[in-house]
Amino acid sequence: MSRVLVTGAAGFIGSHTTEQLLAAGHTVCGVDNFRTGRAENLAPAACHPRFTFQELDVADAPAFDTLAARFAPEAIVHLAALVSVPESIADPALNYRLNLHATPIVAEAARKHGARRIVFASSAAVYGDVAETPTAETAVKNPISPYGAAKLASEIVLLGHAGAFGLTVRSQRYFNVYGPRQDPRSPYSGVISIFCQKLAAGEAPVIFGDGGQTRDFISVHDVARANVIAATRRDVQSGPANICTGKAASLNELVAILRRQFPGAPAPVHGPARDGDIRHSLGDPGAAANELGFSPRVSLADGLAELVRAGWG
Ligand code: UD2
Repeated sequence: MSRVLVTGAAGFIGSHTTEQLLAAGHTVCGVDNFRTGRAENLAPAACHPRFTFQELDVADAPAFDTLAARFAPEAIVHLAALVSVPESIADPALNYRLNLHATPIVAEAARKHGARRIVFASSAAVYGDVAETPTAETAVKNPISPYGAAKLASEIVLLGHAGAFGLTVRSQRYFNVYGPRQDPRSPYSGVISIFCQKLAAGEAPVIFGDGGQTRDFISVHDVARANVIAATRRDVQSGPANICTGKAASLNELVAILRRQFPGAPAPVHGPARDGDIRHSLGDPGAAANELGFSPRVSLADGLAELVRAGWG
């Protein structure tokens, strides 16, 4: 069993990852600054005997170093981040502070205090608007946002520590993650949480553009399981992996599936296409299967049904 430090533990992906680590028998120290994370997300973990929590900002290097020295993790799962492409365009400086400046702080804490591996929340955004789909990890990286650039730069920072100091670094390139606890309240929220909130309120969801754009939607339960494997499987080597399903769904298909969960809900309306929107995003899940032994288990229909039952927020 491992000692795992999880940054962004009160967030959407962080809280699910924390719960799955605890359920698998590991000891977890969670960290969050509550910029977007919420204490209630940690309610199921809070009273677990193998869970501790500290409120801090990972970009505060002395505080993070002190915590890492005290907890002495074997692995750090670094999920604390600004999580939105449009928000990174609205505030590039904040994006670089949270999504890039914090990365060498985590890498240094791992090196100095004996952690053997780092799992990093990277993103499909490192690829930008790619020509080939499904996109493999070897595809050209052409980020088209400060968010994608910071994620790619962070991967490279971590590779330097892997090469020089023998750390194992797994960069998890998440595609479109959805599930319980994804906050629907911000304009930067994921489309599924926004659509659930609208449909539940009896309002029409707004599809930006013709709805023919496609995404590779993956359940947060699968994403958390991929994080647990990457953090704790001892035979895993350094490298990037798409965390995706390899299945594309259009926005029109997504709304059709969701409307079945909300009988009587209004039909969607179409608005202008969103600036900078990628048309098609679809990952090749092969590397995650080969290198991590990870394959997603939750279908989009099942994941959406579970999300609606859970109350999506
Ligand atoms: C997702 C990730 C982002 C990054 C990126 C990588 C989320 C929230 N964002 O961005 O972090 O990893 O993938 O490529 O998961 N849409 C509507 N109506 C709405 C809201 C959105 O039609 O009310 C459309 C939007 O124009 C886009 C699609 O839904 O075509 C998905 O949008 P998103 O913001 O959920 O995620 P995306 O793919 O921009």
